[in-house]
Amino acid sequence: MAKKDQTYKSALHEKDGIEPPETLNKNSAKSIKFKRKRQPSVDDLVTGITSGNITDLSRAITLVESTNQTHTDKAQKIITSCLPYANDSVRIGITGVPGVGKSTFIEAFGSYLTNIGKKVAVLAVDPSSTLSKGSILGDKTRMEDLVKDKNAFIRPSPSGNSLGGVARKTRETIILCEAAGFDTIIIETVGVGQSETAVHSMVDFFLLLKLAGAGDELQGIKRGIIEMADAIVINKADGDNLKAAKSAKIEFNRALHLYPEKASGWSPKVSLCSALKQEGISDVWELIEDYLKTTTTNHYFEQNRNSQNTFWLLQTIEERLKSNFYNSAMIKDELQKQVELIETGKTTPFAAAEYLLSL
Ligand SMILES: Nc1nc2c(ncn2[C@@H]2O[C@H](COP(=O)(O)OP(=O)(O)OP(=O)(O)O)[C@@H](O)[C@H]2O)c(=O)[nH]1
Ligand SMILES: [Mg+2]
Repeated sequence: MAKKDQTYKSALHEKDGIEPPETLNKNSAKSIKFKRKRQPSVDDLVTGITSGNITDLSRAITLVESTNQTHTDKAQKIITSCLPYANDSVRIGITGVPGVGKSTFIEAFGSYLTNIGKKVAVLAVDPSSTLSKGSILGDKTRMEDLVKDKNAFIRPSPSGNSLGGVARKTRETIILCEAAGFDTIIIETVGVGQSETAVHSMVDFFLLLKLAGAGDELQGIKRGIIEMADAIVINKADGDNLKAAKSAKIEFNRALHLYPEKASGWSPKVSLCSALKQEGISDVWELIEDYLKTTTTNHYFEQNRNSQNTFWLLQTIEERLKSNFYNSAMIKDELQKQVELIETGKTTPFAAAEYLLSL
């Protein structure tokens, strides 16, 4: 009796359920399966995307993000067909440490942009998001208005364990978004680690969000990030923070003068904003417009996109070569043997490498 009670208390206990009624056609499940809507073809999706259909855009991005070879082959065909419709956009990278206000800023900035008639896509590069399923997704509450805005499209970071893989997917997604008519692409990344370098190499304008510190504004920022930034925007310039933000602006401006001139011919600017109060948002856009004017006039904009393409070409080749090499069963086998030979002093690492590469 006691045992029986125990079984009933178990959270794992499942009731047997009820038998389906006799009248139910046993083949119905099968026929439902046959009636499932056929998958849209490459042409269907391209037509959908280029006419601005968001469902088709999302479907194509899912193909890009898939690890299934058939899906990625299909994705490549879609991207190729979309290319003639792509490129006509401004790509803006936004980085900053956790809590600086990236999501709040993107909500305010994105809404400002759609209000002045832009179509905004928000993507993310966040290789650490494999576990959290993408920071933007969890953030959608911080982007309440933008999520509902029909001129905005928000897509969380693709999952993946290599930054290269995640970045490639984001680059391909940019092309699809552009083909769908999005003229402003915002790419967010948390400013910790290598991801900001990857984002920098896929955008036209790189924005660093900062907080005013207590007199030590320049501490804790990696020199490399400052060098990449086209603008430093000091967020949370409101309330008690405003004074500190103003002095941080002076300090950053002074510091930026110490850096060598950029190939773009643009000198990075410092600006203040309150994403929460939606203040200083239009200044950021004006700054970007100025940048675009400068870099289209001196042709840097176009040159930069070309060199980014070359960079990604080489990067892709490198990744593919590496994965083809290490995934080959023969290499796995031979590599192990060579490691043993090195350990017993029968060969050197260099001779072993030569041998493995010649296979
Ligand atoms: N006072 C003030 N608070 C702000 C401002 N912008 C953002 N915050 C607050 O700062 C906190 C963090 O903002 P988020 O937008 O989530 O920051 P985030 O950079 O996206 O953070 P992660 O997603 O964790 O990287 C929230 O509580 C915001 O309400 C601002 O301009 N002023
Ligand atoms: Mg966020």
